[in-house]
Amino acid sequence: MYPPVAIASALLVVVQLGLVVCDCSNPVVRKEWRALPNNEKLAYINAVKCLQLQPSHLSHVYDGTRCRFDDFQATHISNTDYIHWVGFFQPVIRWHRAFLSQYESDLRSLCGYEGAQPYWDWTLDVNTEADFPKSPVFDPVYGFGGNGAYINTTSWTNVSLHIPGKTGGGCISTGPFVNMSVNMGPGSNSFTYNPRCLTRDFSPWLVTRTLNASVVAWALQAPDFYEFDRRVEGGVTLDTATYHSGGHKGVGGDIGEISDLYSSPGEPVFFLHHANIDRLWDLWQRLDWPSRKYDISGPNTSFAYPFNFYGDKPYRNITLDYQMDFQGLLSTDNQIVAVDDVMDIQGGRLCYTYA
Ligand SMILES: *[C@@H]1O[C@H](CO)[C@@H](O)[C@H](O)[C@H]1NC(C)=O
Ligand SMILES: *[C@@H]1O[C@H](CO)[C@@H](O)[C@H](O)[C@H]1NC(C)=O
Ligand SMILES: *[C@@H]1O[C@H](CO)[C@@H](O)[C@H](O)[C@H]1NC(C)=O
Ligand SMILES: *[C@@H]1O[C@H](CO)[C@@H](O)[C@H](O)[C@H]1NC(C)=O
Ligand SMILES: *[C@@H]1O[C@H](CO)[C@@H](O)[C@H](O)[C@H]1NC(C)=O
Ligand SMILES: *[C@@H]1O[C@H](CO)[C@@H](O)[C@H](O)[C@H]1NC(C)=O
Ligand SMILES: [Cu+2]
Repeated sequence: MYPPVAIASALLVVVQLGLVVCDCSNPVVRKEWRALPNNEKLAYINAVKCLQLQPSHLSHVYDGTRCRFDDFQATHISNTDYIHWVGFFQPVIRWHRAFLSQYESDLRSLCGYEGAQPYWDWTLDVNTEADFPKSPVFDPVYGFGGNGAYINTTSWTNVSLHIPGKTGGGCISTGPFVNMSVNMGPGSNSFTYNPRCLTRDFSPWLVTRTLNASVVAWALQAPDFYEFDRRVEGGVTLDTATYHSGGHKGVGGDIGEISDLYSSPGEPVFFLHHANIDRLWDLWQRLDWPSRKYDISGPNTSFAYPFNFYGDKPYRNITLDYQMDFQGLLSTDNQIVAVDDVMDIQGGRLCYTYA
């Protein structure tokens, strides 16, 4: 028998490492933003601001990081070409699942946050175009602030995809992140320190078409993971965009930070959007847990079939033993996470649930 104190402190150590022993009897409960009481909203916001004041662990790898928050942006930039439109997107949702879990763990262990990572169920904010900017997520006090000022980009040639119905583009001017500094990006291989304001560029037009309840219901009807993943990631054009890109391009429009495929985690709302994507994957799995717990597939290379929008590429389908390398972001010695380790949010290294 081990003395209870030793067991308790051993447990504490593993929990701080973001790991959980096989047993997950007390999962943290991730809630929808508007379901949090105001004091819990403020606790989360303050923890994110605190993460923006903690030292970077990866400044020896990326020149542009100035704080722990930036480590997530840098790691995302570094991995973007490998984690989108590939079989482990869901691990993007799968990769993003482990990414988010580390973020949640840092808020708790580095910043004394006692809650869980909240999510944003955008279906509640898109009944009409006018509803969207009024989302509690964009509240100036108990949220992340609102849109940026309008910038007309119609004649700009450096915009990768012009978003219809865009209404912003400038720096946000309200809320707790009005003075935050986005330190890297935009675009690929952009690890140089490039401090700038946080920009948003809402497209209420796009969100009513990509983030509504029927889009979600259609994704959840997918018979297997392969099809589910296709429905969540969607295509690269506006008429094939679904809820993953709808959240990015609906908040970020043409030129807002979260629209940047690479540097989007510079936007704090990124983590609420991806938590909802993760929640929906878990929800889809639990509609038929025995057959979906281990259902995984999709190309090992981005933009290979069925995401071969730019032509065919050699690929193979990923499997449970496929390994994702987090390159120093994780607070564990081992930076390699197998897909198998993140299939169950209450097993392996994960221990949380969604309310
Ligand atoms: C944006 O600029 C274009 C010309 O470049 C103009 O045709 C259009 O009306 C402007 N849009 C708005 C909303 O001001
Ligand atoms: C894109 O082009 C516009 C207008 O030419 C310019 O104002 C803007 O700074 C450019 N943006 C980037 C990221 O290069
Ligand atoms: C942002 O900075 C300005 C100028 O320093 C300051 O007056 C304001 O209180 C700051 N706002 C927030 C939310 O930190
Ligand atoms: C939801 O989005 C789908 C796909 O864009 C669209 O066909 C449908 O009309 C939308 N539903 C509502 C109620 O807006
Ligand atoms: C994906 O699989 C293809 C075909 O087996 C292989 O050529 C390629 O190197 C793999 N890519 C990665 C990133 O593992
Ligand atoms: C990958 O899996 C899909 C769905 O099961 C299948 O259609 C496709 O042929 C597979 N690709 C390869 C290279 O095995
Ligand atoms: Cu994303």
